[in-house]
Amino acid sequence: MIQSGSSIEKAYAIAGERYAEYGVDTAGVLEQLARIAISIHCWQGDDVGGFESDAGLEGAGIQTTGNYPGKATTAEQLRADFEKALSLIPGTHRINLHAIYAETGGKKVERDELEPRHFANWVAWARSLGIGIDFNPTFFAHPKAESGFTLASYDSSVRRFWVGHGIACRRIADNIGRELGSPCVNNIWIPDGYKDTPADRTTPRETLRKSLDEILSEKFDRSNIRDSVECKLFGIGSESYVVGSHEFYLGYAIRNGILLCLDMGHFHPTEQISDKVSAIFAFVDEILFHISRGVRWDSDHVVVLSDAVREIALEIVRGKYLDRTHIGLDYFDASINRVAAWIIGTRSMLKALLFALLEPWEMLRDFEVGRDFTSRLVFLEELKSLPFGPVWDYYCLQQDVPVGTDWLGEIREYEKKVLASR
Ligand code: RNT
Ligand code: ZN
Repeated sequence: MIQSGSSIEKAYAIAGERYAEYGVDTAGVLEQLARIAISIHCWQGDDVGGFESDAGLEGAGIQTTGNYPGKATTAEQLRADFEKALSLIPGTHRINLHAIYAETGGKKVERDELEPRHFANWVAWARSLGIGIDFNPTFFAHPKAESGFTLASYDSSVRRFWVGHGIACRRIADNIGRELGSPCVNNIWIPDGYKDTPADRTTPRETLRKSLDEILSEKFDRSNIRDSVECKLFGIGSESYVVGSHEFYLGYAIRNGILLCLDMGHFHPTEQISDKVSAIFAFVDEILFHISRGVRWDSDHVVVLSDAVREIALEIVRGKYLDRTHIGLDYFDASINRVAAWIIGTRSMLKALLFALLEPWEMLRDFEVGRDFTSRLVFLEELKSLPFGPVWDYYCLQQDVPVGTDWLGEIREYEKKVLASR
């Protein structure tokens, strides 16, 4: 339903008065929100396919289901789809690439031989859009990952290959950050683990530590690259043991002064990561989030405005951690329009951040310090039904993107004109 600009403004003015009663300045909040860049994952656009081969690259627990038509199969298509999504999302964001999105001009280049030049098109494109790039080595979907082990492999030639890939990727990320003048977060996730009960949990972890030390031994400037490690509790085929567990990487990140990545789908299904945020920030400088949505055994459904996402946003804002936080998205759904999936998830993340920025936190905290837990709960509940929607709508209007569901019409058009002919 197309709302007129003036009715959006009216609703916003009334909403602004309600928030002002709580001492919240909505205009200031929208300025803050506009400064937050979400790192949007390229891999939603092609089901984590990449450009190494036509076969697609599943395996190692990275599995997309669905066969919605119109998937991007070339870098040009992926970039066009991504631009379409960006045009329908308020604010300025970033793109998060994986090494398998290298452009090698049709030549086979092994992963340990990738170079910055294989990402030159991405860099030129990002520069033209004024956006930053984040990066990930790809330690899966490769013959040398078939055993289920990479950096923690007992096979020294396999392990060396993946260490080589890690080293190559850091050089690429460093180059990207320098070229674009914005630090590139380089995030390491590996699938290594066992389906069934291991006999030796120790050796693979010692091996992983050694491999990470080798990868990270080259020194780079933090203004170009930030290294990060991502844990997982279990995956498909690694139900019983994952080498890179939370405790492992938490320890590694603290000892080595690097970033920790928390993926919402990588913990026990009933475990929330919001409570971990302040605990980790006490010892780690910066956190990378992979905002996702676990559903039963799948860790990567499209992000929605869930309590879990909102609680993370609240913790980031309440703790004044925004400057130390990198908000990445990580999900892949091939059963709906892939461009729409980007828009749904990113808009939902931004709504969660808006909700958090609109919270009159000092008031709640005063109740708490004064041991008035009754009022704290009363107001926590009340704040949920303040007119948040009109503020979000106004933000979209202000940022010159469609309000409400109006963006869907543009996606339908794009589907007809562009996606359908692929
Ligand atoms: C996998 C991790 C990882 C990947 C991406 C593609 O379980 O979440 O972040 O999803 O690197
Ligand atoms: Zn992830």
